[in-house]
Amino acid sequence: MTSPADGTWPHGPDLDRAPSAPVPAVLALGANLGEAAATLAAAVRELAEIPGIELTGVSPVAVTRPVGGPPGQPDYLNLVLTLMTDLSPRALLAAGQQIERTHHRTREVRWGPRTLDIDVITYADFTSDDPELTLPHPRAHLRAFVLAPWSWADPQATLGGARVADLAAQADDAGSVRRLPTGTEGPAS
Ligand code: A4P
Ligand code: MG
Repeated sequence: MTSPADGTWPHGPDLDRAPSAPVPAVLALGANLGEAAATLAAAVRELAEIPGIELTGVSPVAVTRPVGGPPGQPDYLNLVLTLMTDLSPRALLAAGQQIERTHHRTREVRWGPRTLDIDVITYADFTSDDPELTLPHPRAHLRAFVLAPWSWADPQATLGGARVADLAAQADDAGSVRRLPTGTEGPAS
């Protein structure tokens, strides 16, 4: 694992260590069961209310065809949040998992349909190969359903030295991501 050389982690990187000052992070949200648009809107509100999280960007919603998983699942709605946080990496993951539970997420089938999935895509320039929290997210650089909304929220974003917008265009699922016009997400309650 590495961390910025700016003293943010004076004792070295650690999934449990909170930074001394807020650092940027990126979360990806996905839902394809139930009232997906309302679930995403509620999850964004709930994340914004967590002490230690300050949202800096909310992407438009993408309608995306499922990648992997069992055949016949419904399309997903995906969005990406940029934020500043002084939570530790593990606390940020736990915050997302707590909100998944609120929305009755159960884990049955890998890549199966779900009411809500919240992934940590990046946390500062932290790298981790811990299976509980791998950073950057190990599949994010291949997935237009993450990369496209991320590039809409932050056109200058980079991942692993590449422009996120370029990675989105090159991803296998690039053709199955479309932007939902703002205001058509449905009820936000
Ligand atoms: N975990 C490790 N690193 C991370 C991280 N950076 N962020 C661990 C979040 N979790 C991380 O995740 C399984 C385990 O990954 C957790 O215990 C956590 O500690 P999960 O959310 O329980 O299960 P999952 O999401 O079904 O599995 P996985 O492998 O994380 O799936 P992905 O990669 O998230 O893919 N197609 C479209 N169009 N849109 C989607 O949103 N999502 C998936 C899920 C597949 N296809 C999709 C979409
Ligand atoms: Mg996940």
